[in-house]
Amino acid sequence: MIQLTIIKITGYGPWTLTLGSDREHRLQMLQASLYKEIQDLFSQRNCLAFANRFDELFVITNGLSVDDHIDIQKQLVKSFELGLSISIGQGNTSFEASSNADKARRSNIMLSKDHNIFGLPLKKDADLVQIIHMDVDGSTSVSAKKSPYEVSLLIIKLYSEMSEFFLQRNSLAFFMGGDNFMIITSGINQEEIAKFLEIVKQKYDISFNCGIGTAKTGRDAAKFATQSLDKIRELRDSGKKDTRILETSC
Ligand SMILES: Nc1nc2c(ncn2[C@@H]2O[C@H](COP(=O)(O)OP(=O)(O)OP(=O)(O)O)[C@@H](O)[C@H]2O)c(=O)[nH]1
Ligand SMILES: [Mg+2]
Repeated sequence: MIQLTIIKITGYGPWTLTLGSDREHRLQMLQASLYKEIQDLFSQRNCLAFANRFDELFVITNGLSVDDHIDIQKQLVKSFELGLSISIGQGNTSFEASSNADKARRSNIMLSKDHNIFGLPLKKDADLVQIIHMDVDGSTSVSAKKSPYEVSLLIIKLYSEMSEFFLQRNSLAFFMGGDNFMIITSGINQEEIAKFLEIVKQKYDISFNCGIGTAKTGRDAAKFATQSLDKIRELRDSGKKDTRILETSC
């Protein structure tokens, strides 16, 4: 069972208009500081945030109660003049958890009216979450043959391919920067990942390394996933073994 929290700026569109047309630089700074604050507040509680859109973030919040969310909302209210809605969802997959969070907000089902928190009553057993940390093998040499903008285009294509493939398996993929992606899954079969790697190899001549981490919290799952990825690199660089997929659990 995965628990996801969606944080969204409320009334953003109308508010942006109040700034006049010389506003883009201010919106970009606001979005960057919102991301930083949210990552900071949630990671202190062993969660991990993903910038879904810059005005909407997804957070893996396994183990976090409604009261914890209220504490965070209180901090956010102090830092930003804009309002934020918080929607919590649980599910057997990350897609299901995100849909449940969204449904609660759209149906106005509240866990805390005073603090703008939506969701169905939380079950205690949001236990394990799994993250795949995917990283392009040897992206430095791929990048050397292309201009920076062409490298970005390739990354966008890979991201699109990955999002489609894993959404069909009810898992959400996020771009983390550089050549790094993270996918929130729940006990995915390694054969499925291998299938994706084959598609990408065929279509783009790109190899991914995939570290998998499973743990009780988002931060720990990411830590184990990155640990697995680093282990793959270690094995490759020592010439011992060519492994593409490796798993570490708590
Ligand atoms: N988000 C994120 N970015 C990273 C991480 N590690 C490296 N990067 C970034 O990813 C980019 C590519 O780095 P690498 O993946 O180490 O380079 P590479 O040539 O592909 O090397 P290998 O992955 O070892 O094959 C760099 O610009 C780093 O800034 C990470 O753990 N998370
Ligand atoms: Mg890489």
